[in-house]
Amino acid sequence: MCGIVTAISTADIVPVLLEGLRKLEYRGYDSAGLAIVSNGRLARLRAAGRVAELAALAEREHASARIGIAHTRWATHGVPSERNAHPHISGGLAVVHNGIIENFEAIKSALQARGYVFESDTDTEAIAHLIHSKLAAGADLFEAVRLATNELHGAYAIAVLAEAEPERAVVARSGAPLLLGVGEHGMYAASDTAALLQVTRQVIYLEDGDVAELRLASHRIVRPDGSSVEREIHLSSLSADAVELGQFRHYMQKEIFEQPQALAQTLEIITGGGSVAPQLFGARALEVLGGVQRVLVLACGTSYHAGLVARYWLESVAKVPCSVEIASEYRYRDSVPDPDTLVVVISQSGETADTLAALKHAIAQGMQRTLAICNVPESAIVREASLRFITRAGPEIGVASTKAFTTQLAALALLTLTLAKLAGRLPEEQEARHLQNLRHLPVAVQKVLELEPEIERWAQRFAAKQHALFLGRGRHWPIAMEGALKLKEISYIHAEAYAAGELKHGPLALVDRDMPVIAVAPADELLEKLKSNLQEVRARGGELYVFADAGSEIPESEGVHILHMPEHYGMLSPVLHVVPLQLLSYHAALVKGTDVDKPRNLAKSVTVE
Ligand code: HGA
Repeated sequence: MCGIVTAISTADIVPVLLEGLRKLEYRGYDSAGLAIVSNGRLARLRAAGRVAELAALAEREHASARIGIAHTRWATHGVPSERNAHPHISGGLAVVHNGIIENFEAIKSALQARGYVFESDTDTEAIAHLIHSKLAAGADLFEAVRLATNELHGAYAIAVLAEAEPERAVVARSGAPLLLGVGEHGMYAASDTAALLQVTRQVIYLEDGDVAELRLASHRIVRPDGSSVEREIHLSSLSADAVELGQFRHYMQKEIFEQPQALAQTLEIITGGGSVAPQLFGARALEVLGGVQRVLVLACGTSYHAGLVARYWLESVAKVPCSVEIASEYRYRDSVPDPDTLVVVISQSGETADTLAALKHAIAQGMQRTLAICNVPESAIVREASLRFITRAGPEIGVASTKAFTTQLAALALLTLTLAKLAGRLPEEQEARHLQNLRHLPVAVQKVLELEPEIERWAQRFAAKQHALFLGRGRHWPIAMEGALKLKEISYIHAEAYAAGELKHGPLALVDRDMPVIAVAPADELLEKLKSNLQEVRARGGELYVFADAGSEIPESEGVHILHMPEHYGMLSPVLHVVPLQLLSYHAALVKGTDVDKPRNLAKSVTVE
């Protein structure tokens, strides 16, 4: 969600800032801006649109400098507009900010009383004036930022530049991601590594509360009390290719097609062995997982749907009671803490503010057994949890999550087997069979991807519709929910998902010939029940689009379109069945001409509450 790039170098940094922002575009944003100090003067450029517009503006203005800060904004306080776009300025000082300052109104009133005039509706501008007030009181830039951040409540990653001190930039973070890049020709900072691969692979992950100074050939980090701290330099293994589009039209399409490889990488850990080892989840796995009586999954959006699938697996295979809760609800309700519950948090980015807060809330309540399932190793959620499983999906750029979801399911399947084994409920031959199915998963997904041309034809018909209903039963109900979410997110077609048995209790009233009904219908124990539900739809004139599989035996007829998935896949069938729903949404969005990778109003890693 929005992004920051900062650079100080011996060469012109404007191209670096703009390229960095392009690499952060996937996080979602509505406006962009930058500030540089050039020939001793602070200059600011802002565009209430895409980074391309900012780049055109920079070219028209012949912007060039050795130091600068840049930003993509996803508005939280004040409408998206040039006036509210970052950087915000106070005197000769410019600030960019990701996050939300919860006490900005109090800070603003105090500063207004001292004569500061606010030009935007953002919370960020309060940071700019607050830092300025510290400078005016005699602090230098580094100290002023440290003192100001001590007064901020909420989440922030900031970068600050001052006309009077053109030899350094200062950055700080708490609750929003920010890392430093140590380059050959300068020092950099950004919201994620992808923005910096153009100049360096050497990165330093800042911790909450860190304030860092970037100079041409050095950096310094202090804690909120001013004490110095050293942070390790990591060599990023992220490849530049991983964030290139290559032959694909969109990142979402690329990521859908990367799923076999993403699953293979995630499951590489079990390719050699004939059994699951708890240590897959971290060094303390035996101590944390041993004696677990229940599982509580906390997540948001697509990750929440992964948790809902896992509930079926955990209760049927491991016989461990499981509840799944939306992270933003859990953190604000009174719940009954249970120290023997394993709290599983799921997040692609590992920075999802609601999920991180829910995890902290669970820990504060005495729930010490925690596991993070994330796609980003050094993320805040991974650092907070006692166990971690890193999905190896590679960077996910498209806002609508695809490969992160299927690899989360792979991780949750491994968790299910591990807990079943620890509880003595996984006979050896069953374990071997499950592992074999998991290893075969990449190939099975590959075969599903071959159905794309047929799904594309379905999507042509869909794109003209205003609404759609998704149906599933059992462990495929969450897959129907995920299918509806994908369609909403990128094609803006209103879609709802129901457990098919619920149809007659209300939503059947919506069914007519203008309401396509998509059914996830593998040949499982609930198929016959589902078939009856489909008859109910057909009898009301609803047009059915059915994703069946080998053995489903649903005949094609007038108003009933069937697509057969290549094979039936038992417990892991949800992993296969979500893939055609991803493709359906993608192609419906293409027909509608929406911005597939950056759907309106949405952002990638949701680092604000
Ligand atoms: N609160 C600031 C920054 C927004 C942000 O971080 N979005 O992700 C604003 O509204 O400008």
